[in-house]
This record gives sequence, C-alpha cells and structure tokens, in this order.
Amino acid sequence: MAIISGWSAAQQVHLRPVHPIAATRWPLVASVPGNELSAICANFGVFVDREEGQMRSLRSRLAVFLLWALLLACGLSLLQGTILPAISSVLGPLWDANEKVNDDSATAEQRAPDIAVDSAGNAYAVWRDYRNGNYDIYFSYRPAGGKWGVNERVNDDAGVEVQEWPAIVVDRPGNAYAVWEDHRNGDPDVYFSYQPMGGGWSVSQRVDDGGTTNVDCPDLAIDSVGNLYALWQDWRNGDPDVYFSYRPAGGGWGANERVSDDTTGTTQYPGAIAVDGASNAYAVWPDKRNGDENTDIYFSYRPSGGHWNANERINDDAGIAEQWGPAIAVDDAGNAYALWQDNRNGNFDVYFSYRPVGGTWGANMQVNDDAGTADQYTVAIAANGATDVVAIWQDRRSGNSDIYFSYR
Ligand SMILES: [Ca+2]
Ligand SMILES: [Ca+2]
Ligand SMILES: [Ca+2]
Ligand SMILES: [Ca+2]
Repeated sequence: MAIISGWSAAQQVHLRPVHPIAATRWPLVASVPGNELSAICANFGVFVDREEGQMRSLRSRLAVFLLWALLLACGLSLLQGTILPAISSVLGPLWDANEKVNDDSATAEQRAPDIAVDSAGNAYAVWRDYRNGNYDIYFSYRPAGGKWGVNERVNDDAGVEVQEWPAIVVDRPGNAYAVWEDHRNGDPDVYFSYQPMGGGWSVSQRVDDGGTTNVDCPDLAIDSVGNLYALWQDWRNGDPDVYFSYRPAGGGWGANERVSDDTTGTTQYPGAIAVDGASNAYAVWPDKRNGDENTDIYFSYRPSGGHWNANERINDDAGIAEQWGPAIAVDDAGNAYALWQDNRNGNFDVYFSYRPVGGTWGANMQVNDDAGTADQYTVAIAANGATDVVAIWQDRRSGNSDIYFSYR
C-alpha cells in the first residue's frame, strides 16, 4: 500500500485480530477538560496535573494500569520500529496478547511508564513504582521475542524521597539511558543513569545545574551516535521556563541552556524533544506567553552543535483556545511531526502539523474523525525513518475513555 498523505480513519485499539491491545484507559489521565492544569509531563504523551490537591482528587482515576500503559507505549514503539513498515505494505498488523511488566506481587502502584526499543527489537521499560513505600524508578528488559525480566531499581539514593516521571532511550547496540525527576535533595532535580548493555544501572548523576530551584518532568532523546538531549521545565528564573542539557556520547552533561525565549515572566510547561538523523534537535511545549487564559504550542530548533533558535508558534488558530500536551517526532531526514490536544472547536480534538526539513510549520489538521463533541486528548506520536507517522490518543467518543490510533 502506498503511503497515504492524509490521516487514516481512526481505529480503536483493542483485541486481536485488528490491534489487540485490550487497553480501555490511559493510565495517567489527568486531563480534565475545563480544569486549570499547572503542569504537564509531555514525555509519553502523559498529561498530568501537578497540583497536589488535584493529584489527590485524581488518584482514584489513577488505578494500577501500568500494564496497559506499557503495552500502549510498547505498541507505539513497535509501530515505530516494526509495524509501520507493515502498514505500508499490508494492513492488519497484530498486537500480541497483553503481558504484565512489573513483577511485584503486592498492591503497590506503578505509574508513568516509558519505553524504548533497540535496533534488534529488545525493549526497555521504566516507570515509577511504590513497592518500597515511596516512589522509585524501576526498569525491566524484554529480549526480542521473549518475556519481561526481573524488575530493577534505577535510582540509587538510600532515602525515601520521591523519584518520578522517568523517560528512557536506548542506542542502537542496546545501552540504555534514563532521566527522571528526583526529590532526594529536598527539591525536584533532574537525575540520570545509564545501563551499559548487559550491565547494571550506573550511579545516578544530576543533570540540571539550577541549584535548589524546582525542575519538572524531563524528557530525553538520543541521536544515531549516542549523544543525549534532555529537556525539562525549570523555575530558576522565578517563573517556569523550558531548559535543556546535552551529553555527548560517553561524556558528561553540559551547562544548561534556556530553550523558551519569552522573558516576560509567563509560564512555559514541560515539553517533548526529538532528534533527527543529523543530530538536530526539535522541542515543543505548551506556552502561556500570549495570555494566561490562552495556552499555545511553541517550538524551537537546535542545529547540531548549536543553540536553540527563536521560538515559533505551531497552532494556527486565531482565538484563545487551549492547546496542550504536545508530542513531536522527526524522521531521519529532519521532517518534523507535531501532535497535541486542541480546544479550538469547543471540545478537545487531536491536532497535527508538519514541518518539512528546513521549513515552517504547516496548516493545522484535525486527526480524530468523529463528528461529535467528545474529547480527544493525551496524545503520542511516532515516526519511522521514512515518512510514515502514527498517532495514538485517548478518545471519549463512545462515552468512556478508549485508545484510538491513526496513521498517515
Ligand atoms: Ca524513592
Ligand atoms: Ca517563563
Ligand atoms: Ca491557544
Ligand atoms: Ca473532540
């Protein structure tokens, strides 16, 4: 089948033989339309209200759905690595039966998973895990075609402070790298660890150099030669901005660089980062620089070895509708694909824009194809090396949350 230029009909992700992930709920649904959201963790398309009261009120929704989450994430990564080529040739890729990843036998909560896949099809998953009575970062490895292995703790602190919001990437040989938000110093910092192929997780290292100011929700990307790119929300200037650090393969994390270029004290939220085949980096985040009642999706580009460019707005609506939860993917050539949830029609829809390599963001396009006013949100996107793109999101068109996907 030829690559199609538009988005396919949205398909619910459910049981075999079509797309048999039995997930019916996204694990970290905290996107309550109409509610003010204080922060968003965009890695893995997770949309989370970080106000403690809101977190408590949402906790009943956040039951233990790690399995579903990991399978969803796995599905997206597999789409990137395996199924996308299949989509281009014949429709009907099969999802395997669901499998539980965390191996604790008690009732501790596991949340906020992320996953990566190496060039041989081995999978690497991280999540935050309450099995020790406080949140830690846990990891599991699944050899291609095999089963998820014994879980390992990633963070190395001896205390009971919170570690949360992990992101993981893997290089082509299979060395894994993770970042997360770490409260071991009494305030949230960005920490990092790596696991050489076949080895254990390294000593944790701090990534942000912002002293005792808060940071939130790191995301992580890796290029084809193993250089790492970390992005997070940072309060060192007294208001939330988007910050970045770079780690050359085998080296240490560099001086932090500010990505968002608004200096008027407005709020920038945690974003997402991707890297193309030439080590150019692409970042997106929600941004309130155009008004406290108006959130937009902003973008910046960092040429390989260079600095972050002037920020650009991606959403093209004229009003003050809310745009949230952006995700970004790039292909090897540097074509960029952005996806977010958008309230311009009076309810949340999934919107998309495309930026050809070296070009500008194009006209926005709605991806979900339902005719009603149901909300669609909590998006994730993946691209393979060519121009195939898949999107996955949470969708209430049936009156309850289901997982839908589409491809182009
Ligand atoms: Ca902990
Ligand atoms: Ca700011
Ligand atoms: Ca807006
Ligand atoms: Ca909608």
